[in-house]
This record gives sequence, structure tokens and C-alpha cells, in this order.
Amino acid sequence: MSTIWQKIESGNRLVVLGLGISGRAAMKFLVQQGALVSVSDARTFEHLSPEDQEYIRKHNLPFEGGGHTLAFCEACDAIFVSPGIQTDIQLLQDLRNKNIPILGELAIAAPYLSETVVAVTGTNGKTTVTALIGELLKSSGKEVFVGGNIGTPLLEYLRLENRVEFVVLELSSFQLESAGDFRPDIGILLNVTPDHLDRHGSMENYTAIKMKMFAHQKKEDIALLCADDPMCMEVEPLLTVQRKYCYGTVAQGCAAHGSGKQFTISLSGREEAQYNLEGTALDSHTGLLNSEAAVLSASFLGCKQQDMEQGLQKFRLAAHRLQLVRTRSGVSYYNDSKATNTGAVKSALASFQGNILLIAGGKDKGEEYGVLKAAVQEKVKELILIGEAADSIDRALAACVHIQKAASMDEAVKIAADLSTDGDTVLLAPACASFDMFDNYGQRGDAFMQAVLDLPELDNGQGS
Ligand code: UMA
Repeated sequence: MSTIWQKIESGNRLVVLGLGISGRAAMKFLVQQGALVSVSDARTFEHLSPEDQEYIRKHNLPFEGGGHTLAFCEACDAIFVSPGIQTDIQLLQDLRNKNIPILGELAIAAPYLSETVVAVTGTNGKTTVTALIGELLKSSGKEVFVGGNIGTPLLEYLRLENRVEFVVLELSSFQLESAGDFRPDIGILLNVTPDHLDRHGSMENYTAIKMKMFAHQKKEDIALLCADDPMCMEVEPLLTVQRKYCYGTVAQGCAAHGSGKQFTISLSGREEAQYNLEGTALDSHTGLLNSEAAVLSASFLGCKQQDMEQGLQKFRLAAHRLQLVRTRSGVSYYNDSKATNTGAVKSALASFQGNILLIAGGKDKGEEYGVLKAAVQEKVKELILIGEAADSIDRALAACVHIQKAASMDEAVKIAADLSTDGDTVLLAPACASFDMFDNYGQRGDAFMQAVLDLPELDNGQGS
């Protein structure tokens, strides 16, 4: 899918496939560049937002609704493809056969990026590390845009008149699949564990797509990889062009290493610097690795220790990531709705001693849930399943834990509340996408939190 693409020239004809958050940003960016833009979306015109309808009318853009046809899409010089659209659908194969470039957001943006770009990918932890690097740069007085797969799309930023010195991007495998010549100054691979296999087919393919982040790096660019992640270490020897650095819990071969709450940055030719995460939102095993990755990157970008320490103190985790919702009668309720794959669930379970009532399930992404057996057996006393994947998870884990099924989030929370006793933890960590029951993981987390907050106070007055 890699395609060489230069800047848009006035009069270039581009079709925008999918008018979601990325498609909307692409449509406006391309119009601003003087391209002749057409839009094709699975929804009919009437189902678009009023703002999108008005924009399309105002700019007189040809629109195809209710699906995509070759006849509409082939009349162009290139196609912008939204990240959520499978890249192997027949339409895209047909367009490829006609030598029409298929470009994702990164491919279109690449020739316009003159900023220093830091890109963060991996199965889990992307949002935290991206936001943390942003915070460290801001605490160091630098102007920074933070976006990508979180928040503002890159092409929306590129429409602005006032650009900044640093761009920090969270990148998903969906975005990297059609990244063209995109080349970050610093690329960070946090980990690769099974996810999105329904789309990418195999771990080999999923990993190869993640590696596209490094594909166009030059010798002056930097690649950061986590030494504690087996897949990162498997692919590390493939990176031969750029400067490579590792971080993790072992000192040997790592430019950032530590354990517990503390880590050290040791770069040749520079003084060693020690950091302590005590009292920060990053005081956990995952937080340690994420902090190492972020501080190492920010060190390369000229940030000073004192400023970064302030950034670490100020940093707050985004919502739906191991978020304490309430303590009721000695039972703690945690929302980790963003744990949408088994790797994230393992991390979440590792954060507690045991006695967990785990609420899991949702839309299956083709994962093998059996990999959770050991962790579930050790930490989970009751597994409550929701959504389409309930039966698959039940089959994989029935031998190691007692399981109940619930028809809704409210019911799942009620079951967990009824079964829990003083000292237990009720944890939402679904291991699945949310789209069978909710619009997104945020809405699922909100539903969990509302159900938890709606639980009545108990007579013993311990509810809060
Ligand atoms: N559509 C079609 N044809 C199709 C399928 C969809 O026209 O065959 C249309 C839909 O009608 C809709 C639009 O495409 O209008 C949706 O596009 P999209 O699914 O690509 O999503 P966007 O709204 O553009 O949001 C995307 C990311 N979504 C996905 O990758 C699925 C958002 O990540 C991201 O925040 C946003 O771009 C801005 O960059 C979300 C996500 O779940 C949070 N990402 C996955 C993850 O984090 O695991 C990858």
C-alpha cells in the first residue's frame, strides 16, 4: 500500500472514502490545497451531520452515499482511505489494479511535515505515551501539537496557519497500513501483542504493518523499542538504517532502564539522570515503561530533567484507563474500558493482588482468549461476560474460573456488586472492541461508570 505521493497540485482529483473524523479532515485539507474533491460514504447524504452536508453543498463536492462504487471512485488521481475501511476490499483491489494511489492520512501529510515528528505505535499504551511526550515538551516550554489516532487528526492540524515546532502522533495499525512515505524523526514501538487480527489476519501481518513506521527513516532518525516486549526484540534486528535505542527493566543495552518507581536515562556522552515516579499517575509497572519511552524521547528533543520532572508530576492518565470509579462497602470499582485486547487485560490484572470480579466481552477481534488462562486463574474469582464474544471467551476460560453471562452492562455490574465482598475489586477490562453494544469504548466505559454510580448506598454507610 506504500505509495509515493508529492504535494497536492491544484486541480488534482481526489476521492475521500469514508467521511468520519479522518475523512472530514482530509476533505477540508484537500479542498484547501485546491484539489477537486469527491466524497463517498457508506451512509446516505441525509445521514451525514448537518455540518458535513452544508460543507459538501457549499463547496459543490460530488457525493456518493449508501456505499462505494468503482464508477464513482475511479475518476480520480488518488483515493484517500479512512483508517476504519478494510484495505483488502474488492473496490480498493480494483483501484490498485488501475494504478490509482491509495493514500491514508499519513501518506497525504508526509510531504507537508517540516516539524520535528515523534510517532508512537504499539498495541497498548500509545495514548499515554503520546500524551506524556506532549506534556514533557510543554513543561519544557516547547510548542507542540498532539494528535493522530487520539484527538485531532493530523490533516486538521496541517490546515492551521500557525504551525508549531513539534508534532507528537499516536498511530494505529489502521493508519500505518496506508502511510506512504511518512517518516518520523523519532518512532517509538511500545509493544506488539495480538489485536485487530480480524482485520490484519495474522500476527506476522500485524507486526509488519506496525514496522511501517520505521520504513522510511534515515540514518539521522531514531527508533525506540521496548526491551521487555518479546515482539519488539524479535523485530529490532530488522532496523539497520536508523539510530536505535531500547528501554526496559534491564540495564544492559538499554538507554532507559529501571524498576519499581525509579528509572535512569543513560546516554553516551551525557550525565546519567535518575527519575522517580512516586506520587505521579505513572507509578505502576506499565507507567514505568511508558515514562522511560517518553522521557528518553523528550531527552533527545532537548528537554531538561527539571522540566520533565514537573511534566511527570502534572501528567494525568486519560479516561477509561484503569480509572477508579467508586469504593462501595470495601469493594473498588475500576473502569478499564480501553483494555480492548488480551495484552491490555493481562496488564490490568497484573495491577491488582487478586479477588477480582472481571467484566469482559464485546465485539470479537479474532483473538485467542486462552492466553488469559493463567492470569485469570490466579487473579479472578468471578468472570462476568457481555456481548457477542461471550460464548468464545466462555469456551476458552470455562475450565479455570466461574462464569456468568449478562445481557447488559447494568446487569453485569449488578451481578458483580451482589457477588463481591470487602476487599474485592470489580474491574471492567473487556478484551474486545465495543461496537456490538456501544458506539465506542468511551461510551462503554461511561455506561459502566453510570451503572456503578447508580448502585444504591448500603445500610452500613460504607458506600461513597
Ligand atoms: N465508512 C465508509 N465505508 C466503510 C466503512 C466506513 O464509508 O466501508 C465510513 C463511515 O460511514 C464513517 C467513516 O467511514 O463515516 C468512519 O471512518 P473510520 O472508521 O475510519 O473512523 P474515523 O471517524 O475517521 O476515526 C478514525 C479512527 N477510527 C478507526 O481507526 C476505526 C479513530 O480511532 C481516530 O481517533 C480518528 O480517525 C482520528 O484520527 C478510534 C479507534 O478506535 C479511536 N482506533 C482504533 C484503535 O485505537 O484501536 C484503531
